[in-house]
Amino acid sequence: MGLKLLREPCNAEPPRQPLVSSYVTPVDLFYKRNHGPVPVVDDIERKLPKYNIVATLQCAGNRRTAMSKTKTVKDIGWDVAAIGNAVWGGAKLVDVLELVGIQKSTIMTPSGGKQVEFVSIDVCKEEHGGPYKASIPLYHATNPEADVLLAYEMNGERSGISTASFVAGVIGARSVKWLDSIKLIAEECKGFFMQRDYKMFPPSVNWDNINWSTRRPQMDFPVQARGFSSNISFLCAICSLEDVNVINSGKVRQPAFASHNVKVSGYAVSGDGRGIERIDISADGGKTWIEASRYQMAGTPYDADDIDSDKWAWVLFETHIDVSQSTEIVAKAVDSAGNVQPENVEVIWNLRGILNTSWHRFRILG
Ligand SMILES: Nc1nc2c(c(=O)[nH]1)N[C@H]1C(S)=C(S)[C@@H](COP(=O)(O)O)O[C@H]1N2
Ligand SMILES: [Mo]
Repeated sequence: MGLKLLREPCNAEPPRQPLVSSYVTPVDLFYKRNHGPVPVVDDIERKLPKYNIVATLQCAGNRRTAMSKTKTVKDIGWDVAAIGNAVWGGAKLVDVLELVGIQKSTIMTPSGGKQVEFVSIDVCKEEHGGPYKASIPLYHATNPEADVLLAYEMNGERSGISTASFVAGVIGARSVKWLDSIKLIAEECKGFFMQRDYKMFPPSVNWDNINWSTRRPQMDFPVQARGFSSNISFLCAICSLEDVNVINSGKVRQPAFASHNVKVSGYAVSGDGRGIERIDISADGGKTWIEASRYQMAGTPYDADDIDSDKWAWVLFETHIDVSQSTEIVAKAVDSAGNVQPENVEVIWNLRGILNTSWHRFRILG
């Protein structure tokens, strides 16, 4: 199963189950979010030392479709798979900046530079034909712990992103593909996707009363978990082939026996390198919970404090539950700062439809 193309210019999202079947997302299953046509770039010679960072990239609009059910939000409707985890290979921006005389942990340069701007070569209608661009604070770019890369490989492949700025731990919109130039500027980048998109507004703000300048560009993202059930093996486990056909045709028949053990799996991730402390699963709408087991490498339990854990990467989880009928499962995560997910999408509804981190609910057929 490959990516499902959602809309031109190329935007695509993989199906749910294959997404969490591997820790590192294969390039051909990685979601695509492009605001302009995909440019063709010649490979260029690269001379700086290379680092490999395992990290998750997620569009802040992931799960926007579910937010639209509360009240319509504009823009591309993602299910739960506008996210992927890859090995990003490239030079560290902190090293590159040192080459031009900017020391580690710099807040402002003597000439007043406070932001590092990444400018692409693609052409976006939102920028009136100009390039996609974004900026991050200079102290973030020069923080040796931050892992901001100039990435030219994805999972070991010279990737379709040419050289991209990859900013670990923040929303996907701040990583700029097909990089053309890097600039030191005094103020935040004025680009459309910094100033008039990817901002989080309160539920009271609508398209008639919005004042974009009242909110800052979203960078970090909150803790979240999304789960899936292995429906196919479940159906096979409980039904004869004839029953599967009945279910597929929409006339769901009661299964032959009372209770079934179903595998529930998924991913959890938090922003800014915060670890995943816990993943809770409920089969009764949130009255009772069980804890799922967590891993990054299959077979090795995840430990947020272990220095071998990938701090910027998602944590996969798995558990088994007994269900006797069609059931709604809930998944939610807690991060290492003790942050929890909001129960309902209504309280975090925002007109741009970003950061839908409400409890993830999904049905298991019975
Ligand atoms: N040049 C360029 N960079 C970009 C974008 C874009 O349209 N053009 N989209 C951004 C957004 S909103 C996201 S979520 C990620 C998606 O990266 P991917 O397509 O590699 O998954 O790229 C970001 N960087
Ligand atoms: Mo995005």
